[in-house]
Amino acid sequence: MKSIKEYKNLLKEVLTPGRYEHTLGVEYTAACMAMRYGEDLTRTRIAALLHDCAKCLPAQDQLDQCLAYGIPVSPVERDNPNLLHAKLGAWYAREKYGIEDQEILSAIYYHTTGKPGMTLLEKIIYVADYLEPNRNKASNLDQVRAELFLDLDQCLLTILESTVDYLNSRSLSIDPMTEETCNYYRDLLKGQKKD
Ligand code: DGI
Ligand code: FE
Ligand code: FE
Repeated sequence: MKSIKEYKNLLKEVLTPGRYEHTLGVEYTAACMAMRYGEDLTRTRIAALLHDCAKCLPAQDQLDQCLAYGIPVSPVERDNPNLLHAKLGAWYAREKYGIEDQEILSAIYYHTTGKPGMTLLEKIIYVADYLEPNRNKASNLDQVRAELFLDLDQCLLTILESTVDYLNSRSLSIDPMTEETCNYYRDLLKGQKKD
């Protein structure tokens, strides 16, 4: 594993300026979340820095590379190429950036869809990606930012539900993993409220 500074220098070369700014936003937001919720700071920052490392490749290249490297591509992923950079990014993280920490690799792999039963690091990267300070499009950013340091699972669920609503409103197909994750955290939080 290289130093934070080395990863930043490498990523600056492969990301557009806007995507690099977003990456730094995810890094410092995730770092604050790691302080609040008790995750290792270095692995959090490295996962954040690398999470979109494959994002700036043309969609066709992402698809071709996934097929070439034996990364399974589902029909939904084939039709919605903005899903592929997460899995390809995890492959890059291991093969090109020398990451062996499975938790970092998994946080990158699942950062777009989430997954049921996420680890703390997976939640941090998923959430920080959505609400880092450079983000300004989603309508509920004030709400999720207010929840961020109060209740991580509630914040996660709010983001998942808005993402599903957004995809439905645009008639985009929902990845089965996005849907399963949303249902899982909806049921989990409902169960907790009954107790
Ligand atoms: O890469 P970022 O832009 O930083 O963020 P991201 O990796 O969360 O990707 C966001 C995009 O992914 C956004 O345009 C919505 C899309 N997305 C997330 N889940 C799904 C999805 N798109 C489809 N079609 N289906 C999904 O389930
Ligand atoms: Fe992404
Ligand atoms: Fe991102």
